[in-house]
Amino acid sequence: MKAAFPDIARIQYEGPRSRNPLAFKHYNADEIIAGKPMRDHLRFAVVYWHTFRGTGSDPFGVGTMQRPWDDGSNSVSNAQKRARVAFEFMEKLGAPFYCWHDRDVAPEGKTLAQSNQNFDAVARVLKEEQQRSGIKLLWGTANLFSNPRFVHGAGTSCNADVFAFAAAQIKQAMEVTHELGGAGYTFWGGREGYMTLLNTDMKRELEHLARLLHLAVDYKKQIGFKGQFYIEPKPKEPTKHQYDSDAAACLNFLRQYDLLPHFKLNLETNHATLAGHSMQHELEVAGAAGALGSIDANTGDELLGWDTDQFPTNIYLTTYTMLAILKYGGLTTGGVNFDAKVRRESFEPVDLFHAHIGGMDAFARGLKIAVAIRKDGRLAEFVKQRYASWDSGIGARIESGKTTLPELERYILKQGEAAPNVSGRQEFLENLINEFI
Ligand code: XUL
Ligand code: CO
Repeated sequence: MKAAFPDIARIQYEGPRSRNPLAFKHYNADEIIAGKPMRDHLRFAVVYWHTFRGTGSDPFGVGTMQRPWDDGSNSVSNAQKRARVAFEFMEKLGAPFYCWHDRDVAPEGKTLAQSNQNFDAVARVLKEEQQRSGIKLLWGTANLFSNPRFVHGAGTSCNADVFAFAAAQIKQAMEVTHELGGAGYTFWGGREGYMTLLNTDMKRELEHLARLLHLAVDYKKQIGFKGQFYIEPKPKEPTKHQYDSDAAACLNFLRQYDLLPHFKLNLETNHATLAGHSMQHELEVAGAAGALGSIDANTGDELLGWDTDQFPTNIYLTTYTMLAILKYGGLTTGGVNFDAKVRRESFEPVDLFHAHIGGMDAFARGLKIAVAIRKDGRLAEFVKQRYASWDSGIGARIESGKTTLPELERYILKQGEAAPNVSGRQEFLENLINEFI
């Protein structure tokens, strides 16, 4: 097959002084940072949907993307050709992982049987290309939101047949993920939410969603798939309220329905923003619950209230993200997945390279800065000291669960007043972070 990016060679690390837009300035895959290569810390993944299926269309205009390798048809052979182009791109970029939805990689047929056949035919090419290139599948997922049948949701649809269809789609997407050696499988709640409560039985919908996930857990065991299951929180869009609205809501849902042992969270930056949180907040909520799995790395626009899915370039964002990831032990099954799209105005194929190189460099800098902050130790020491009153005396008794309300009353009556508070030193800490940026 003719190269899709004939003028672009494998992207090399050239260091911070390089002025080559097609080189890494900070991401040096083999460089050892805090005991392991950057490649293994960051586990970068390219998303199939935005990068190879994104057209650039928006509610006001049609697609703009120039993708000369794509004949625009919905044929299996076009999908197979596109898969080979995807691997050429990922190889030249040096991305070790990728992610897909079933319907990104293969065209949907008129019946489920036809769709399954199409998916299998493209999956054969994906497997061949994975073996040839060594690029691995970070996670697969099923698209349960684009087809009009999912207008009322999938697992939460009022139509039981639609639930069954969704289950069938998940079954095959899991099988293909397993066949391709996927490290994980993600559930993002597409249209699992509501547009109006007037027509919605929320309790029943939530129970159905839990039922669907339990069926997936059972099937995972049945086929021997060992990858990690993830839930991806998002508060709104496409529905007015998505049930998986944020990390805390997901954890509560998973706990309530006995699903927590089987899932971790896949956190997406722009979804955190839409939920009125920072990514740092979402990472802490998940990390504290032992459920920090993977991230969809992108960014929103502070002035726009929708999911703009932009490539991350903000070094504070990547620093805080990597600080949290390192704090909770680093990425194991998960990765830094660029669930991001080039702008509609950035329509040339080379823009795909600029976008990913920028995101990878921004995360490489975030990683290096976070490692330096951790090595310096002042930030962690400050937090440790801030809670020192819990390490002995009455604090230790409270933490160990040995105390009672009467004992605490006696303690304070004896003291007369609580020990004086000390400053939170926010500005000092912000300045400390800036020393490293
Ligand atoms: C939607 C979104 C999805 C999931 C996978 O906002 O992030 O692309 O990552 O379904
Ligand atoms: Co996402």
